[in-house]
Amino acid sequence: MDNKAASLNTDIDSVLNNYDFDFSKVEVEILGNGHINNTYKLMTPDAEFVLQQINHDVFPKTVELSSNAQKINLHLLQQKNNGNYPLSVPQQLLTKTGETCIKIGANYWRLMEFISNSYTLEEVESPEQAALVATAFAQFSCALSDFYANDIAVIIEDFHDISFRMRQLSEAVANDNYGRLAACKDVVDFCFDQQVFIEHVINISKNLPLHVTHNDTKINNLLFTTGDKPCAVIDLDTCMPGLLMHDFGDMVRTCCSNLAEDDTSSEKMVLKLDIFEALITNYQNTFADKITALEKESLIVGAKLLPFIIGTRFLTDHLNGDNYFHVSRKDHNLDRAKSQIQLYKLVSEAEPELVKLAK
Ligand code: ADP
Ligand code: GN1
Ligand code: MG
Repeated sequence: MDNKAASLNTDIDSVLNNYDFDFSKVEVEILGNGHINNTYKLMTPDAEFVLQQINHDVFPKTVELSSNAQKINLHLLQQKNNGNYPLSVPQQLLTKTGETCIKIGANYWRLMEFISNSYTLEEVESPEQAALVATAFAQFSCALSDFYANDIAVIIEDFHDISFRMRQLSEAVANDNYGRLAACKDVVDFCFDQQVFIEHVINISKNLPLHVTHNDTKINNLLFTTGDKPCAVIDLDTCMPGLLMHDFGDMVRTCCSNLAEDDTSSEKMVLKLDIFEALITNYQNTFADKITALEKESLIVGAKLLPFIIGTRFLTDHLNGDNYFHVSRKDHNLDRAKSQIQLYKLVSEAEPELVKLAK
């Protein structure tokens, strides 16, 4: 065992000592491939758990984050008990002193119920599957529609605010601390050339109602279970007051391309229109009269915005030396940025067709 693994095991032991459960026989394995937190599966003879080390740099409001998740889970559970929410609600476990998370050294950790026999997808395979995805995320938002938004803390200020993200990109370009600008100047220029679209986003956003949204509805934040049915929405870290178009847009971003988020062969990217149709039809139908006409119109804006905004965030992180998103190869964030910008171009070109499919 190397030093890093040994110190991880010591930390995990210290974390588990704070919970009222027999962890004397526990096996640990790495879980999932999120870009921010470190997630582990814990297996004991009696039960399985998810243990998560929350990225404190990305989430400085760590205690508020787990407290938000607790409030949201309780609300969803109530909705479920009243027959208004069909999915499972994996709970966070409380420590012996009743806390939702625990600090060990400089790091924050939390423990959650593991949903057995569950799996996540990295790619949507059929319109039928896309219909299930859109319905599940819409059920999640509908169940939270009567949740008082001011009851939860804003975890990352201006998370999907395009003006803020463009300012961050401008700063990264001005600093060019890692001398990476010259090699990606064309991508940067393309982003700054999208001013007309950016203005449109700013204007429509002013007139849209706030909901408690998930804000990270990428496909691998939905658990599926036996029978290939969605069983739980997970990764509630960014649940905050937001706009429905953001959640819809992130579904489109992660379901409608034939390529992975970091694929380097952007010229081979195609937009899966049948998947888009299934997403928008089922998303709107599940909301029924809980979505306004302007919100419906905004969904296609969201479908363009999310690839664009996530693309600019990857580009900013590339220029800043990769200190936000986990990377596993050279220029990983630049590859992600190029692929997301390509997706933004494809969605924009297909807009007239998408509008017809949304009817
Ligand atoms: P990240 O913020 O790093 O994306 P997630 O909360 O999405 O972390 O968890 C990472 C992965 O762990 C998920 O994609 C999923 O595979 C698995 N996972 C998370 N929570 C659960 C759970 N309650 N039950 C089963 N698997 C889970
Ligand atoms: C991050 O943690 P993960 O992988 O679910 C990011 C999202 C991005 C996504 C891109 C807190 O999500 O905003 O859309 O990567 N989360 C945060 O894949 O920044
Ligand atoms: Mg995740």
